[in-house]
This record gives sequence, C-alpha cells and structure tokens, in this order.
Amino acid sequence: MSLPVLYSFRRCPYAIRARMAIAASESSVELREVVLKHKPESMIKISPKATVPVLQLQDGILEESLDIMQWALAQSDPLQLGLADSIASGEELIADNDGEFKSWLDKYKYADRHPEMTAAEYRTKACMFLDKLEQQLQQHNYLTGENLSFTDVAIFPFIRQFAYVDIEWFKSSNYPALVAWLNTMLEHDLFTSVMNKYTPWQENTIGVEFPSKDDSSE
Ligand SMILES: N[C@@H](CCC(=O)N[C@@H](CS)C(=O)NCC(=O)O)C(=O)O
Repeated sequence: MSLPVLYSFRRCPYAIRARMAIAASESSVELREVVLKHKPESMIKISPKATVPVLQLQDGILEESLDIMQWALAQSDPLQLGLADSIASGEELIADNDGEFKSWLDKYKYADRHPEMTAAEYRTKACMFLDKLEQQLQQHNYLTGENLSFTDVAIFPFIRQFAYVDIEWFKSSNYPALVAWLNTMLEHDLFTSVMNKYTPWQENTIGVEFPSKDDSSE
C-alpha cells in the first residue's frame, strides 16, 4: 500500500513541527521536498492555498500543520506528546504563537521590508510572547509540564527561528529558562532526525521515505 505523501520544506517551521510529530509517531510517509518558489503542480492541485506542509492521505488532504501533528499522534504516540490535558493547557500558547508572535517574528526577521519600525522594536513586540514562555519554563522543564508535549513541538521551530535572527542577543537575553529549553530542543533526537537535507522532488518521481531508515541526520 502506498504511503501518505508529505509535501515539506526543510526550514519551514510549520513543516518542522509536522515532521517532528510524524517522527514521534513512528509513522512513515513519502516526503517530497518542495522549493517554495517552484511549488509542484501536483501539490497545488490537491491544495490550492499552496502552503507547506501538506499531507495527502488515502482518504483526504491535511493542509494545516497542527492537523498533520494531530493525525500523526492519533496513529501512535509512544512519547505521549498528545495527552489531552497538556494539549488543552497549551492551546492558548499555540494560538498566540501562530498569531501575533509569528507576525512580529516575520517583521523582526525581515525588518528591512517593514521600515515602519526598527528590528529592535519588532523584537520588543515579539518578546511579549517570550515573556509568557519564560514564565511557563520557570515553573517546569517544558511548556506544559515536566515532559515534552505537543505544545513544545508546535512552538519550538518558531523560537528557533526567532533566536537565530540574532543568536548573541538571544543567548544573553533575560530568558534563561527559554534559552535552556531551546538548547534541549535543538539537541533532541526528534529535531535532529527530521533535518536531513533532501534534493527537491521532481514531478512523476517517488519521494524519499521519511523518517529515513538510516540514522544519519546531519
Ligand atoms: N497555517 C499553515 C501555514 C503554513 C505556511 O505558511 N507555510 C509557509 C512556509 S514556512 C508557506 O508555505 N508559505 C507559502 C509560500 O512561501 O509561498 C500551517 O500551519 O501549515
């Protein structure tokens, strides 16, 4: 039987969270690496909104990363990322992340394209969300408790992106617990195992099996 097909882009934070959940679920998919400037016709055909990630299942299409995460963990969840109470307590944080924070993050990252404010001003706006995360992480190791959860996986790729806009600033910021959490997440197998580099997929070819069977994450 053919595998579900995941259209993905290595560095996209939404695609990273989806791949992490798929890896955590120990499911296999056929990964098709997309170049955002040249999205494959076959992807646009099944998902005209044309964002990654997209998961094509036998019986439907999932075109929101959070839905792909939920689907994966419904298949199997050995790490117990998707415990109902941790999902409930993280819902608001994820909504803040995907909403206001993401929009400040984009402006901070591409401040030259948004001259209304300086990069430092955009960063200050984004920090309202980091304050909340720091508060959570002062209380426990992960965002919703002592264990890694859906919420950590959903939010981490965006904090990674934020941190690397100016890593020196981030490391010396007022967010010691967040810096420690980011380091833990960056070193976690779940992350390193989903960052392999793939050559872009070509129409009418078979993508690569993901997670890859060999263990060589770079
Ligand atoms: N709400 C979507 C957002 C996905 C998204 O915006 N992905 C970006 C890449 S990080 C994208 O595909 N943008 C379209 C483009 O760049 O053309 C999700 O959660 O999956």
